[in-house]
Amino acid sequence: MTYLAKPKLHHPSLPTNRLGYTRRDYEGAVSTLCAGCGHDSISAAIVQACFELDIEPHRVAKLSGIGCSSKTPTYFLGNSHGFNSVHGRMPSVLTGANLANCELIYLGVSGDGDSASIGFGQFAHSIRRGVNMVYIVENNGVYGLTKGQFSATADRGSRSKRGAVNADEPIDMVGTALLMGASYVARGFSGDKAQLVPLIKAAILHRGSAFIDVISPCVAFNNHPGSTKSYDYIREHNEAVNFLDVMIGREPITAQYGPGELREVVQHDGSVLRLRKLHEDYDPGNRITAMNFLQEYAAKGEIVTGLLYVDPDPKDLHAHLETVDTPLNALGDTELVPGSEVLERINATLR
Ligand SMILES: Cc1ncc(C[n+]2csc(CCOP(=O)(O)OP(=O)(O)O)c2C)c(N)n1
Ligand code: SF4
Ligand SMILES: [Mg+2]
Repeated sequence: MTYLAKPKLHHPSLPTNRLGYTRRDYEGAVSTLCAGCGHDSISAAIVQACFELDIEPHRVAKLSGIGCSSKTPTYFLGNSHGFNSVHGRMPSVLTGANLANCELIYLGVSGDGDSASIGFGQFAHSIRRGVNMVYIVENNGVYGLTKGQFSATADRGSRSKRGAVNADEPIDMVGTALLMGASYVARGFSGDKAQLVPLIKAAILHRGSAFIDVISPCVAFNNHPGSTKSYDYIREHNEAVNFLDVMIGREPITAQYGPGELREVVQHDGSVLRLRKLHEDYDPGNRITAMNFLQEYAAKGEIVTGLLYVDPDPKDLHAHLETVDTPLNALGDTELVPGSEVLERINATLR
């Protein structure tokens, strides 16, 4: 047995959502990760987001690669579809599943090793194709599962637990996602659930490639002085540009805001992203200025978090390919095998 099932019993007065489910109905097996691992907090944030959005668990497909981070789908959404793929190959498996059935919510969970090294090409291409998904990288700057080697997101000059200094330039996953054309880009911190839950909720509602880089300290191999992915370092250098509230439909604004402090973004499905601005000069609607801002702050050693970029009306892979509305896996022989006459007509247009 590779996992421990959680007991089904729960307190009778646990709050329920509109579907009558409790938060427990969105949990998975008991985690076998190290106590204090940031990845467990991300799983808890995913559970909270799905509970609050009243999502039917069978509408979610969770996919991952290999790593401690990629093990986590076992620990949340135990009633959803799941596929633990090969190291770095989650994006292509997710793309295939999404093409076959466009009606599910696709949640790709990966690590910085899984996505910034062996799976870097897969990550980049799934983003540039606009696959409708939530792609979460649980970023700890190391290969946790294989005992703490530097990953490609480790900062130059940062120290490993054994004192080795990383000599290589880091890959910025957020910068890459922006460059590749992601239509929703955010960065969160596993130690800030209040910020992370709405970022995940808005990403789930977004109909396009949504990418979230979550800094997630590895307490076993990368939480010491000299690490730039430790809890202490992130708390000291976290530069949040906004705070997000997600509204399903338009609800009245009750809190008091000063001029210019609030920005609303209405997404394709009518959901409203209400952003409390913490940085007057930060505009999440402009990809180019977002990229410059991120670079400027990275050069100062600051880690910018929040909703960094959103295109409220994106086109996803199915829109690009002009597929039919019916999921392809629901089509019958009549639609899939139109016959030799139709084939002849198609071939004639290619001659
Ligand atoms: C093809 C292949 N190469 C190498 C490995 C060994 N391996 C397993 S997990 C891993 C890195 C995981 O790092 P990351 O994705 O950052 O996950 P973390 O454990 O840090 O959450 C590596 C190199 C493998 N399983 N398969
Ligand atoms: S080794 Fe690191 S990443 Fe893996 S479970 Fe332990 S703390 Fe988490
Ligand atoms: Mg890692």
